[in-house]
Amino acid sequence: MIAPAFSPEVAAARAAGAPLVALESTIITHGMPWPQNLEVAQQVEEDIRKEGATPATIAVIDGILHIGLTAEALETLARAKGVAKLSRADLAVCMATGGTGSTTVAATMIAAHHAGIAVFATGGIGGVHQGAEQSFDISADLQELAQTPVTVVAAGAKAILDLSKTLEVLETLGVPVISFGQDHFPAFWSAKSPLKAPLRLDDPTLIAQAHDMRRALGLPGGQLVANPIPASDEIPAADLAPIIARAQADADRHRITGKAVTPYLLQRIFEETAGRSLTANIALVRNNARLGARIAQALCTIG
Ligand code: PSU
Ligand code: MN
Repeated sequence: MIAPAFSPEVAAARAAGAPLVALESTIITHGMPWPQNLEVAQQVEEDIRKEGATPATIAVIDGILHIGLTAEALETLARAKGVAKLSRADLAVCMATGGTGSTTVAATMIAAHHAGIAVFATGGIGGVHQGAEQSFDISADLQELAQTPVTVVAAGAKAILDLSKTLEVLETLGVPVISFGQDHFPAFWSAKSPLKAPLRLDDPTLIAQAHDMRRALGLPGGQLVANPIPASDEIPAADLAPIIARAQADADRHRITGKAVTPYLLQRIFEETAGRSLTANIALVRNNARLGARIAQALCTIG
């Protein structure tokens, strides 16, 4: 297998057997606008350090798979325009051709597992899109959760997706969906969706033990930890519903397809909420990073 390039900070943590938390980079290049994308990327890394773990932001730069980015590399990526969005299907081609790309949840899981990192924190995962019965648009993130043993901490999935179909597909694929500290599945900007999550755990140590138990049983695949946005930062679902509906209608009208769909919808929602969605998005990513660090630490203690 190709040896990835570890940042000095990540290399030191690996040598010391210290807890690591992987971070994706599509949220930086396609999920948030400049300059907040860089501020958030830096802040999230700092949140993980404060909890006693080491952040490892993942991206492909000039064909090299980077596990951990230096401050300069992070800024270059955040400023870059037209960066490729890499999922499972694109990762190897990008590396073979010397390209540069940011990693989605699926590609970040592959890279994290390759580098021996068991925990990954992000904002929201991709899922089953509204109208998927026509478009067949189901994110590769769901298949990845079924086959790559990484615990992913996210605030559920955005209401741009069909949440109940997303939960159904995860159940079919045998992916544990564990709500943290509440019964309901979170809805990204809102702490609760109307749907109950299939599983609930209230303690990061139990989440780490469940991860370890899957490994002991030889089960492939990871876990989805659905961590609700803190109540003080949430946006009521009713405020967002008409905005999401308009964004979806625009995407359909402009015939946006494939991997362009999610970035298009996110961009439209940021514009239409005049930054309100971004403030909530930042709060929930930071909240997920902190929980990810606590799970990574617990896993280190067990293993
Ligand atoms: N959801 C968000 N913000 C994001 C993404 C999803 O709230 O930035 C990104 C993640 O990288 C995720 C990807 O893995 O979009 C899913 O894209 P697609 O639907 O094309 O699989
Ligand atoms: Mn898609």
